[in-house]
Amino acid sequence: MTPARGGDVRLYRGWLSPERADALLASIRATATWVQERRKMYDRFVDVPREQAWFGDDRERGFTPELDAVRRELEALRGVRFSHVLLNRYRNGRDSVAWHNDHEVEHIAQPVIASLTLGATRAFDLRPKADRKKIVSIDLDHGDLIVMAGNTQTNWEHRVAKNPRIAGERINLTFRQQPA
Ligand SMILES: O=C(O)CCC(=O)C(=O)O
Repeated sequence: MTPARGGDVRLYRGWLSPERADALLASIRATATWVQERRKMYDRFVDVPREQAWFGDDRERGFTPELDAVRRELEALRGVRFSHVLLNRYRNGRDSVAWHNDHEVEHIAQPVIASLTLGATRAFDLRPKADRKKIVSIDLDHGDLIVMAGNTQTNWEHRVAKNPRIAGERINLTFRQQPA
């Protein structure tokens, strides 16, 4: 039996105008507390190559008014409720996130994940688990939105690869649904 490759990924270029994207970036820089996690790799702990911050209804930090306004617009766009947002800060092209899917984290069968890019342009890569060589790469710019839904997290993985040529900072926001 061939494993299903189905997914539902939609790109909304320039979903935020440059002015709104600039204002949101400035408000995040003023409010976020960044944490660099350490993960166990074999027999030692290493820093994950990016910084992270969370805001959410049931989190230590609630949504700021600016993030809440974006959340409401995304909810209207996709007809789902988002309870929290994970921010990933890639300080430059040496920061990255490795191939993964967001299934295990959310414990939702078909999560809707709305992913908004601010700052430097980076390549967002997707590949089907059934054929890991078939990589689809999309350059995400300041204000671009990508929404992953349906079976995307079951059948596909995504990453942001290192790119030493990139000097600028990128902040990515993934709006997520309430875990079960
Ligand atoms: O930075 C991105 O575009 C992807 C972030 C990501 O993979 C995640 O939050 O799970």
